[in-house]
Amino acid sequence: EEEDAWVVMKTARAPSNIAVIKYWGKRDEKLILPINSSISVTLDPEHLSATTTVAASPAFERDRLWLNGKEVSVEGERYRNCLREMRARATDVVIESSGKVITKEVWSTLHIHIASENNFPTAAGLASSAAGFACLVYSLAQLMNVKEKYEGELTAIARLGSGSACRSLYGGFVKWNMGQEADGKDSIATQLAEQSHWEDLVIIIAVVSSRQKETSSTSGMQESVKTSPLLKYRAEEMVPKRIGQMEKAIKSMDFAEFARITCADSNQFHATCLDTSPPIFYLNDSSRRLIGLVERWNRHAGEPQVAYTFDAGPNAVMFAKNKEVAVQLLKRLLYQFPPSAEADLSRYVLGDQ
Ligand code: 2P0
Repeated sequence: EEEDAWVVMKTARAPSNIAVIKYWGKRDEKLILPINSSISVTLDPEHLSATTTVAASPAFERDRLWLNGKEVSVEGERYRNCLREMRARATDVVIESSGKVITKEVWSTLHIHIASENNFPTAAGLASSAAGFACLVYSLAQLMNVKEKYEGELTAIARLGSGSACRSLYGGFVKWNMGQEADGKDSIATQLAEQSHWEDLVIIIAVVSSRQKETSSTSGMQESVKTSPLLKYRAEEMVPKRIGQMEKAIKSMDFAEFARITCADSNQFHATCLDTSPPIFYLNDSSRRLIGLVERWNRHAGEPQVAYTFDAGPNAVMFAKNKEVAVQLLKRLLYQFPPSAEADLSRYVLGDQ
């Protein structure tokens, strides 16, 4: 009984990320290898993040998982793959209170309990799986004392959970290199720049709808790969060029270029969704009105002030050139999408009343 009395536990938090060059389409479904590289900005963990606690004890009889307080199956391939890869890399951990050592051999016999919570709506197209799997891998690395053998090794494991999750292990501006190897070893994320590199940039998220999206990213991109000729052109001809241009724009903090590429890439991603058969619609009328508002503003200003991007859902992520522009943007949003008298302004959802 004494033997079974211990439990080790770690808690970690990981933010969501928003792609400015989108990932859409896999060349390997099992290993989650993409057909193009992508670039993202990691968000502030205060607003959009997952918090995960992982625990291990000889008293646990099986692996178990709770998402937002509700138990769900951990038997899915994506969870199993992450857990297997992390167990295989576990090293000695000393339990402080007893001095007992959990060796690699012991780790291979231990079951894990996982509890994860999001501080934002799940599956509304705000990259909840990205934060979730990044957080799972990071918290397991802390629990099991996993050290990377090469830089980005943990990002490759998070990728097995959800492609975009590999980008959430770093803050700031992050690139997911598509890689070339068949085993996915080189399909890893690297940091391009710290968040503090571009301090003027302000990110504003307009929640247009907190409803669940109709087409999941995973199945949506499968359909696009199968049926969209535009997607092939995008992945092979457009994205490689844009990746280089975007890296340069971030490095030199060239907002006009950053905004141009960000908006163009979001629009091309949604064009490939429309080019899919049957077509996939992620944007709604509010999303399109927001695009119009920003486009008109940028044209009148003579150079881009705000950039917009939309993932697999109608919610907008906008980048303002600086704080003054951000204040202007909020004013314009409130004018164009006035809250109703009953609206709860602390969680005001544009056009979803
Ligand atoms: C992105 N999205 O780059 C793109 C833009 C959505 C639109 O990554 O199947 O949830 O788990 O690898 O990572 C969403 O795809 O899909 C996504 P899986 P994931 O952020």
